[in-house]
Amino acid sequence: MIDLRSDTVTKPTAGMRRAMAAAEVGDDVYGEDPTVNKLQERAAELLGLEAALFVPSGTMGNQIAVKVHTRPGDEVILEADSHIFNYEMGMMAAFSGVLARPIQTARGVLPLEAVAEAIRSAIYYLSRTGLVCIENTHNRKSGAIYPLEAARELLEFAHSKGLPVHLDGARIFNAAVALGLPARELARGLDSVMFCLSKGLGAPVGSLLLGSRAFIEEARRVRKMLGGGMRQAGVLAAAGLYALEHHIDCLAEDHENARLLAQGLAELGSVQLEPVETNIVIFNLKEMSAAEFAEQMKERGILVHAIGPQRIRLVTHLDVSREQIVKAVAAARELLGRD
Ligand code: TLP
Repeated sequence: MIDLRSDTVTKPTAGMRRAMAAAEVGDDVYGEDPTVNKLQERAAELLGLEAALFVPSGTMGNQIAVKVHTRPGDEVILEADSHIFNYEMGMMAAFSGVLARPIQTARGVLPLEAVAEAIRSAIYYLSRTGLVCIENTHNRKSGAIYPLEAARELLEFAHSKGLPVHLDGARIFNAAVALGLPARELARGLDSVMFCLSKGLGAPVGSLLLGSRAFIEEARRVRKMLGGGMRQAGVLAAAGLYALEHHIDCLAEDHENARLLAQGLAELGSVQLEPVETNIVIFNLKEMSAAEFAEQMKERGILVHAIGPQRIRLVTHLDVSREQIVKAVAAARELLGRD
């Protein structure tokens, strides 16, 4: 099977498994796991934030951030197609008691005027705006990169209004590699950042939440509330350290494969492609349902993700080769034919 459903499907490589087996461990709830501590230090250094916390998933990292930044009754400004709003089980309401103020955009970039309009005036009988969230790269916007200038302007604006900004950077390294910039450039000035080890970087489990020392101290309490305090987590952290050392640069290959995939699909008349910037390819089918397409592709040995009635997502990653991409395009061509 050629699995293009997500970059979460990668399996640890032999080198990564060796690093996991050799990991020094301790009880991380006591802060005594040396490998977890090393991963947190390395992540903070790479992203240029003061401190980091290892969490089991991206969802937990994002939701801890929402909880720490806000108070119940607050509003959170975010993009209407964002992961936090769409795929985290309503947890911002369930756990933090906050209300989302979604803003619809074409490619995930929040226009300053729309943010300005969404911010509540400081009047005692209105709810308070507590946080702004952005996503880079943007999953549902086919891996769109948040342009650096736009992010900086938003950050400056939000800060001028006294609002913190959290980045869902599940795929921040995809953005960094595509732009040819160190990830810390994309994280500069942000109040908190979450990034995932378990997506394009190829680790089996885990994400990092980053912020100031005070923010992370509080985040550690909230992680424990959620049952996310882990014990000898060094075996997992070792996979993360390995991923940060060996798997960042090869994201460029995933991007190249995504471009190849998009080029092949663009030749098929019955496919309406979104722009491809990193490792996610999204398109609408003009003549077939997404469910039917996914089923037919599966019969041809290719797994894809139907994300809407006519909408398909394909994601390139460490465990798919250029050759397999060529096969996937050939299967789509056989199924949909040329114009
Ligand atoms: N995304 C998954 C699914 O949940 C959709 C995927 O296959 O792409 N932020 C972003 C931008 C994400 O894409 C994801 C996962 C998360 C957060 C949550 O990470 P996990 O799955 O570790 O909770």
